[in-house]
Amino acid sequence: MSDVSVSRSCALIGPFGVGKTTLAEALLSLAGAPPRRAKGGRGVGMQVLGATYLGENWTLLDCPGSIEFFHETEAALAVADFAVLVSDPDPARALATAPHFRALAEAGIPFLVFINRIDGFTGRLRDTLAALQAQSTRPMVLREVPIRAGERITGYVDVASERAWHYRPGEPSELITMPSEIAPRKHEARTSLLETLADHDDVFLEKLLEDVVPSSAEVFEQLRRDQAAGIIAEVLFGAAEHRQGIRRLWKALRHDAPSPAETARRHGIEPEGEALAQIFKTIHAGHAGKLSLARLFRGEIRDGMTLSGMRLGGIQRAIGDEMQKVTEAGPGALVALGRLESALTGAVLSADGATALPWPMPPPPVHALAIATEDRKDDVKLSSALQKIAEEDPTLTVEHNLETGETVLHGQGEIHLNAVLDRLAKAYNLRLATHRPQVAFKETIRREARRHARFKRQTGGHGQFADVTLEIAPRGRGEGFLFIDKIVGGAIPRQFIPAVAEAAEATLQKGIFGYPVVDTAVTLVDGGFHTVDSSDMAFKTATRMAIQEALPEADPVLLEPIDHLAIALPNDFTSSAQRILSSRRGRILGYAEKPGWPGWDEVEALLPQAELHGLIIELRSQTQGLGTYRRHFDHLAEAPAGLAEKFAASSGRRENK
Ligand SMILES: Nc1nc2c(ncn2[C@@H]2O[C@H](COP(=O)(O)OP(=O)(O)O)[C@@H](O)[C@H]2O)c(=O)[nH]1
Ligand SMILES: [Mg+2]
Repeated sequence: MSDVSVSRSCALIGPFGVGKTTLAEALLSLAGAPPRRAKGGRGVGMQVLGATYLGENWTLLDCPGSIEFFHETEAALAVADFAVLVSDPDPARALATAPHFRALAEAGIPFLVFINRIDGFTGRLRDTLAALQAQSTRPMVLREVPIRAGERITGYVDVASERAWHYRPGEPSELITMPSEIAPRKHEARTSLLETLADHDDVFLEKLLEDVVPSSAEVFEQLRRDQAAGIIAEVLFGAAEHRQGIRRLWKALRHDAPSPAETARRHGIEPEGEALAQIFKTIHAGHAGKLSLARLFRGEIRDGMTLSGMRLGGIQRAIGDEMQKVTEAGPGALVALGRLESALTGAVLSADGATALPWPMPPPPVHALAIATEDRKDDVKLSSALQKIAEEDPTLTVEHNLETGETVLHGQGEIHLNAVLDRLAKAYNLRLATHRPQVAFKETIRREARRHARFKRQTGGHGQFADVTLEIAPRGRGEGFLFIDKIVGGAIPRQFIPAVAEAAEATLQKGIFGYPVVDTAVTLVDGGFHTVDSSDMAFKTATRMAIQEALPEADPVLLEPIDHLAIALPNDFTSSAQRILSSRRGRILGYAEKPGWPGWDEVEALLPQAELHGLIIELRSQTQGLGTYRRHFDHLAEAPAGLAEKFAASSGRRENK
């Protein structure tokens, strides 16, 4: 199969459960694509679907709705020509679209809004529109006015063409004469549409002011121009489940979505020239090996061609929900490229290999889980599997914590990390135990203590001897370890002093609670030696004895790491965030409006790391799933007495790594 014709792509985005996947199926089925085979069971990422509608090639990117996979939406918006934001008609649920509208604005991509599930909706679409408009700065215009029988929506008037349609189950809508009772509502919607168009075009405005009625062709043309340029967003409605409003949506895509050349220009790419593509997703597909999904911003690609120093072997395109081999592809195509071993998501493929394009940063991790193989023989397999999964999924980070000795997965939430574990189990056959990550506690001392220790052993021939007097003293937070040598007059020969310093530091790696002792000075005050029996080993042993005896007398205390958190959430929920933080020993530093996020606050707080686990779950449950945070380590603080006792009790079992 060969296909170098132009094609366009559209991302279907929106909150979980609004009907994106159903809508993708409805669009595909109207375009006569083969029915989907693997319903549901295709993993959690975006689905790439191919369709040909009225002779034009389209790729639809059905994005996951869960906030935990939101980066897939950002990736789709970075490469698609156009987006459809799918929303529920209930105005109370409009808040859930806030992250999606923000991502659309950040990507600068033209989009329209499809209000789905109108079959069960009896409210006013104007209220839905107002609630959605509150989430976005892009002016939205109602393109359709509902026709109702009683409370139910049975059809619509297209405000641009001024024609009325009646829904028919399982069949295309029927063109009907305009119901007379709809005239005032239609007039109102049309006026508002024309006014919005006039806001962005002086010629159009002049006509309106002079009471010249613009022709349908003029309205369509202006609408297309503003819509394709991303100046306005049309609002359509329908019911994907009942195939209502799908043809109208296809037509809007066909007429109003920008061309690949317009998309290239939007990205600052000259549309004429050699092939230029960007990888938007990486998949390790078992036997098929690595697949790089890429968008062709301009030019054509062919099997066997070299881009960025890599040979293209095996180009595939989505036909329905199947990937099929093609020998070439043209501008705007979304293709899967086989075995580009060194190419990462976000990379640009070009003839010179020197072009770069911006790529959205993955969101910071908000949930962590420690994992361990049940069979240690699987450790190597685990690390290679994790490397592949992390390459596919930039929102996952794998940490090998040197202090706790744990392998910790950091991701976007429970659903996300469960999906990773599921993948490890099913695709890599790994049996894993999981637990809450340990906190990297430290300890320190609060007063000075001095100890003398003598190590003496007489065994047959050569004996061992060392004598030290050491003082341990607290230092300021963050000042670290310091060794001070106060030996005078050769009480200990110089050559043994480094051994004392080394042993002092090593012994402090495990204090009385079992954690590293930090911010401590050790002073070697005095000592003694034996000309034959003294050795580095003997001095190390004596040093260890002295420090271990001095520590309990130096008023030791457990230190816990405290993080700085910046929590972003709709300001209706600011007080619940404050409650959550207080219940977790958090200290609120302040809150303010989040710049550039209308209606959102940012709460800054200090929170002990020991209280972090599960925070995102609680936060989301209190904020309609929208709250999120960034964190970074801030400082170590003395842990409250209860915590010290709890961890002191278990310190005996803690191995020093
Ligand atoms: N009543 C009604 N239900 C719908 C409609 N579209 C989708 N659904 C149902 O809503 C649920 C979620 O749909 P889905 O397409 O998986 O949502 P997604 O999470 O946005 O992909 C499914 O049970 C669909 O059958 C619609 O137009 N009307
Ligand atoms: Mg879906």
